[in-house]
Amino acid sequence: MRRFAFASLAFLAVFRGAAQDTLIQHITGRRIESLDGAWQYLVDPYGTGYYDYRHQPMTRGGFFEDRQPKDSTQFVEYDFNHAPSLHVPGDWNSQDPKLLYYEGILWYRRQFTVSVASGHRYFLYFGAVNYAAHVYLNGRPLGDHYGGFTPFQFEVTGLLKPGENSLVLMVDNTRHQDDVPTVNTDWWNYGGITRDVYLADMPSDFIRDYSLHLDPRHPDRIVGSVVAVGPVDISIPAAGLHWTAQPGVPFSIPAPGLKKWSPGDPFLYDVHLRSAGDSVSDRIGFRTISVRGQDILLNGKSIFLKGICIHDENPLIPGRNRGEGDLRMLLEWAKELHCNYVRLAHYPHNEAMLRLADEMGLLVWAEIPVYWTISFDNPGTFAEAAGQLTGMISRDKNRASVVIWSVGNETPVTAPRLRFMGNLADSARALDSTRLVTAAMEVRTQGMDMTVDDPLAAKLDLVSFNEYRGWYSGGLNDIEGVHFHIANQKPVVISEFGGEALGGFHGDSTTRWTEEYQEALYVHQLRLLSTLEGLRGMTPWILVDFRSPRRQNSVYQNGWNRKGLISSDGQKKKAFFVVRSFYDHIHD
Ligand code: GCB
Repeated sequence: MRRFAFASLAFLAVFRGAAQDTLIQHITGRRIESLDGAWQYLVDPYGTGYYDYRHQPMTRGGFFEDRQPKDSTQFVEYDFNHAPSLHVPGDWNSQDPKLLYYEGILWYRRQFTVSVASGHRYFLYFGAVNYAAHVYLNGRPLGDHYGGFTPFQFEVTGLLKPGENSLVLMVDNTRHQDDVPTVNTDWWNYGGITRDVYLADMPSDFIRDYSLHLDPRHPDRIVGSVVAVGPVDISIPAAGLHWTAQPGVPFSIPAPGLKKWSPGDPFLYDVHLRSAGDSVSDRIGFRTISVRGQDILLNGKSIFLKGICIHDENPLIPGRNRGEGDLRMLLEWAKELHCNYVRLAHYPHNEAMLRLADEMGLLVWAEIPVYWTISFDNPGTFAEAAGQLTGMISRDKNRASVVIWSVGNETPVTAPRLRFMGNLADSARALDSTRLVTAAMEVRTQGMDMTVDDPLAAKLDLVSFNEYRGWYSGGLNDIEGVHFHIANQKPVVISEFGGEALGGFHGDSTTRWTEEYQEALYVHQLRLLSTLEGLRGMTPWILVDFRSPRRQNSVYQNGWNRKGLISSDGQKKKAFFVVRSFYDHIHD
């Protein structure tokens, strides 16, 4: 009941928020002060700092007040000043051994000073907090946010104090059936303020949002729009382009001869936007993506997507990626695998990841955590999923690297699910008509027949599915000889296949968990998949081993999913080289 109420509130917050409080585009291109670093924390498994003894939320007396006793006669039963600290950005599980499996409420407190300029507007911007965030500034509630992977912001103009300010977050990563994702996932439920926190100092009238891309039907034109108070001058000096956009009025301007962005030549233009009181610059690539029959066209030319799946996790921490170095390491590994494409599974990754992909020339499949068996018949759950989709598209719409929006992964076919997923696919298209929309679907297996006939495919641009032949179903000798039955004539992009190997464990290729078994599985799988009509890409599962509490084989797994082509200590397994050589032999 409580969750349903939460979810309904989230629905209001999402849609009211979207209309009135559009996310600031390109936050790192603005005047920002980073609030990253050491934050004091209190672990609060009973919610003592939030609920009174009747378990009702408190309006006064909670930890959010961040009180200090004025003298030794005063009674205050919590103390941020002498509490230990956690690094932000970062999950809590990997920073304190006591918190490894902790799921529940944890309070964060950061003090900061700021010199407030009159006429300016101030926003607190959070890159991501998993899962629920209740935010307080100087004891006063700013609002709540639900969903662990998308950014959110609060305007705090007039709420900042001249001296020290206290920013307190109650973060709760308890899993709930009605959330997105739900209680059951094959990844670690890392809690905390996992991405950067900024205080943005904005002029009174500022350029809040902008969108620029090539017109898919007329690729010699740039189309887009701005969200601002007055007209915005836009210039792209290297292309000799300059025009004025009116807020809320879509523009379409001729841009012949633009150099196109592609993995082979990831060219980014400096784009400057200037209004009466504000300016912001970005680096934007221009390209088109489309399908024709069973082909995928990048800038009108056929392309094969040589990819790999990636989680937002650094195995060497191990924990959520904490900065650009971690993100770059993962994308460099993908480049070493000779990829031109990555699937950022299973939820929106850091904005910096998409910017790096732009820079390094990697196409991206971006996804929301609609995963397995979420509550497809709950309107509140749909609202959360739709809110996360909106947040992701709104944040990353100017990234040339992103070519595919995925609305979910392996969701079993039922009528409510078909409605839910179909509506999400429609929403993705309504929000962005310039990219492909898909989802990772399931296959039905019977003997040597594997069938992909999910009716959702009718709404998608690609046929994408996960299959684990040779690992979960059958052994190595049951891979080749499989007959696929694919209902839709669309480009086929395999979203997952693979098997596990413990890095450094060797034996013969019939022995499970050896690098040799995984290597042989890839040899057979790649032979099988090569026979598929309309195959235009793939993302094996997965670049690197990752932590998952579901994986409890105490010899080989110990809480890790070992399907990585790279082991948890950063060593390439034998299968890595099978995939690389396969990619080397593909010509578009
Ligand atoms: C899947 C899921 C992925 C899992 C993977 C596995 O189908 O999409 O999240 O981690 O299988 O290893 O079983």
